[in-house]
Amino acid sequence: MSLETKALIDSYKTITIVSHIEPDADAIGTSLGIYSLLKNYGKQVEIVNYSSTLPEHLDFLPNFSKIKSKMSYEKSLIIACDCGSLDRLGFDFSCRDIINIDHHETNNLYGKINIVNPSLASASYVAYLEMKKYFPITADVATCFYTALVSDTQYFTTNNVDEDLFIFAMELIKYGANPKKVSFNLNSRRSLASVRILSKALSTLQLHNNATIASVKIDNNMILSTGANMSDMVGIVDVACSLVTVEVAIALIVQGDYIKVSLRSKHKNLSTVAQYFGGGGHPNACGFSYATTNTEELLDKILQKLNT
Ligand SMILES: [Mn+2]
Repeated sequence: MSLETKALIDSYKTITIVSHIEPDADAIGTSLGIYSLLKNYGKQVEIVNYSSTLPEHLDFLPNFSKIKSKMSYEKSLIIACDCGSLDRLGFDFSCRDIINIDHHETNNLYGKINIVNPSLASASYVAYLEMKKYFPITADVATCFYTALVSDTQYFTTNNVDEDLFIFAMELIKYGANPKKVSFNLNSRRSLASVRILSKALSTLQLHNNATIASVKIDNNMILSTGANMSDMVGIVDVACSLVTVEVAIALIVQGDYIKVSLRSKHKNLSTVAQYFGGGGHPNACGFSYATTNTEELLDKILQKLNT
């Protein structure tokens, strides 16, 4: 973490900013913040995400409409945001210089420069500490970074919230982030499909291990009948995990030939469980995709792994 980052940025004519597939608000906010910052600096920048559907309620973020699902630059520097592994970026970045800006404990340091700090609550916090050394923070940048922060900390309620984090939030507000506007957009613009799929998912709720583990299952019919997309289903596992007796919650979502599994816990570190099944993430929030369509069988495997 030195002038190295700035020198690499200066040495490239074009820059491609990218975040993980099925992006959340931290992925989108961090990448849009860096996009603004480098645009202001006068660089030629593009912003891409491999997923064709993005969380629409984030359209209030400056430059949201600039996010494309295809890359135009062929020899650009890659800046990857909030992404623990190369395959989660979706694009083929072999032979490209990558600056890897992230906070996942499971990050496998795939960049030429790796700015990875798992003790920080959001990727935007990592980006801010690095970028503010070289570039001015504008209101647009602050709005994007602040949105990323409140989303990844679930409004300052996660384990990694500390005194310094509030200083970071305060600085962003001073730079022009508007907390009221951000929370309105994050909380009061839910899609109907997300409520409908939540209701269907909760009707499948099962409790295991003395009601300390909760599971919900979402099949293809539920998705088709509600019109829900991936970002409509993001918070469902958190609802299951909020039950008083529950320590671990599991959501299984059938996606074609795969089942996408989200894991949440109140205290237990689940990273090793996610990694065992080929995934990754944070200790209390992680997941994986598994090649099967049999939810029962996969749930049994996960429960077994949790009990070892
Ligand atoms: Mn994040």
